[in-house]
Amino acid sequence: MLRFTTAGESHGPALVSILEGMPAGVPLLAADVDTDLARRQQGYGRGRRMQIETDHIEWLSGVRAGETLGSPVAMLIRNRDWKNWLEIMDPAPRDGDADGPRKRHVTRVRPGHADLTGLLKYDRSDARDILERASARETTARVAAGAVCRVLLRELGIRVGSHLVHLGGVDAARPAALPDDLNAAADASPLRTLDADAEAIMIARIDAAKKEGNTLGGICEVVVTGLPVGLGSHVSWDRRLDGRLGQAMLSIPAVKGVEIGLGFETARRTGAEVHDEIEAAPGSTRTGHVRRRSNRAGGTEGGMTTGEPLVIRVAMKPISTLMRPLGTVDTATGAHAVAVAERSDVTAVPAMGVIAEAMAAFVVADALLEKCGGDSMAEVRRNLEGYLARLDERVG
Ligand code: EPS
Repeated sequence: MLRFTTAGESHGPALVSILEGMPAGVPLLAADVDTDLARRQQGYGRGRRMQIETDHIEWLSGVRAGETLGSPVAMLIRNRDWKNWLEIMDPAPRDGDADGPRKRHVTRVRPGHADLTGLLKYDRSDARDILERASARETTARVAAGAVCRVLLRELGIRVGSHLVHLGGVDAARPAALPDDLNAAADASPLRTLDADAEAIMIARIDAAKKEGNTLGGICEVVVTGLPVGLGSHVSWDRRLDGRLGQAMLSIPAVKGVEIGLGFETARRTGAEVHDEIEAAPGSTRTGHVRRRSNRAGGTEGGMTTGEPLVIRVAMKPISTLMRPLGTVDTATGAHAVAVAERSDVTAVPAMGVIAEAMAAFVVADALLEKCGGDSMAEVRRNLEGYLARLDERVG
């Protein structure tokens, strides 16, 4: 139903995000998108690039007079840093090779980055041809597409939030009940964590890693509330919502693991300790007038939403650009070398949480449009209300 694509190199002129399949009549302001772009730029441990950029979108298509038109929503985000890279990124060929390789060419490939495998696969000699696109700068365009999906969901009472639960070996305590406005609480923290004590230790770890020229990974938890039961489907592998979420999350650069609900922990427990008992909950329409006594499943059963909060944990490895670089091979000579140390972040886990929200918003909006789709916002709303009315009817 929904699809999006992005284009753009990290130090090229701009990023483009095209989202196709939004119904007409979704109220949409640039500020709705820019708010999420600004959230993605935050986070203790980011590098100097984030001081150069102030991301905001320019509409290219799909929106008129503050509403979507049903046509592809295309957004442009300019890279302010581009002016410093004009010669390096120039699309025009140069006169001959007499000048040697372009400035800032990269052959001392970074372990853990796309540099080496990309060079070999695409048969290039300058890893910049790979790393410019493999850069996490691309996630700006994902967040733009996800922000539009978030507005559609918000109109239907569905909210997407996240918080950081682990950084560089330090766990944050998860409060028994999450704050009602999860993002307001998380965004107030420089690491987007709800545990102030853990936050202080994490910040000290980031400072120490920076001093050592090292980097840190971590885990964020995404929570989606207000979902109706029955998004996704058990009938085919590629319609299962948990599978689609897994794919979306694992596509985020540097993400190495995804758990839904208890995730890996379910394998260690017995069935009685894993499955959520069900009880009647008259009046709870979106869950089908039942509720789970616990939410270890994290909001899905059989590849479909249960209507309980969807809880997804996403693990990110440490960034592969180290200021004290690891050993590698110089692909120009085959000789042992130390990897290139491009300007980068010590950690970007807080930003990853915002990106994971965007991917979750996209997947959930897609599944919602499958179930209750329509060409206009009013039609989608009618279809959702019709489905909810049927859930009410079932209990008489
Ligand atoms: C990145 C390296 C850094 C990060 C960048 C991702 O950029 P630069 O090489 O320009 O210093 O700041 O992230 C962003 C630009 C962003 O918007 O998140 C990398 O190599 O992946």
